[in-house]
Amino acid sequence: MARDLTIAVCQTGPIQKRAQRAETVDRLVALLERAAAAGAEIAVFPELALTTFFPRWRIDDQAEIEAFFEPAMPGPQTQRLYDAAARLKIGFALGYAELTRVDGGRFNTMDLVGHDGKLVGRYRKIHVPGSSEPEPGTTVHLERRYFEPGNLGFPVFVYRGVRVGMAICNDRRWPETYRMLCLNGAEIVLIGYNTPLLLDEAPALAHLRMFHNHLPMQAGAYQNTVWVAAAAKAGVEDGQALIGGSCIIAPTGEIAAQAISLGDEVIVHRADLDLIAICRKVNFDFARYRRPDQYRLIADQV
Ligand code: ING
Repeated sequence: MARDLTIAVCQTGPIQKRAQRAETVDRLVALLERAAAAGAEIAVFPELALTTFFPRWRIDDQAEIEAFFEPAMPGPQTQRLYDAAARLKIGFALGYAELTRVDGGRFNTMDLVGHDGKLVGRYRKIHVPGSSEPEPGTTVHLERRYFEPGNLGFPVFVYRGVRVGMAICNDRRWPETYRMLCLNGAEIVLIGYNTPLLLDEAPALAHLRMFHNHLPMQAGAYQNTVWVAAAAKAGVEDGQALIGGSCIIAPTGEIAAQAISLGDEVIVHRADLDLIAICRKVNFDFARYRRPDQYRLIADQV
């Protein structure tokens, strides 16, 4: 029996700092409705999909900072999105700024929500880039001012019988993200990102932003025989340009679908999960090639 899952990537255009949470949630509900109407069974939204990418600023006022965070998910403003999932029978992965009530921890988080509107699993961004203070000559990127590194590892969850992992933005650039998720059994990796177009710290590399967006995700998909679906928050937010390039990538490494705008856009692809086994016949069959004793021996000799 062929196994497949129809995936939607719900790219959003810019979310301005002045945007009310309610209007942003309206946009996300509309995107989820378009995804469901296109036959998708699961959707992925960008990183920090409820707010502007606020780590572009150095903010001191704690109340102003906490206004970007969600102390509970779903909360009064976001319950409508969870209700829409149940109404439309489509799950989603949503990136947002998490404030943990238990110990006041602050994480760059992505939740996987089932097609009943209930939480399936949570991932907290491990590769938190940037700094806590602006650094001269660099694109201001203060995620380390606002977020701790994730403390949940690389978990994999079962959604409609499919093993799903999640990753957030800079995580997608690191090969271990895909390898850990796939050693944990992932068949699909859902990613959200907010990536600045400009790279003040390395102008010589600025022309490579889209290449360095797709390259690691295509390599990760190919070298771990996994489906990758990645949603950008794109366009110009309060003067800062963010790249688009949302895409769905097959375990072959091919881009199966790609966004063509910098606005709210839905792309959909039926992911053939049997393609994973076909690719593993060619290469990357972990059980066949990964001999822990052999690796350990080499390490001992180094
Ligand atoms: N954004 C960037 C990304 O990895 C970054 C971080 C910024 C990397 C600038 C390099 C240069 O796409 C997030 N949100 O991780």
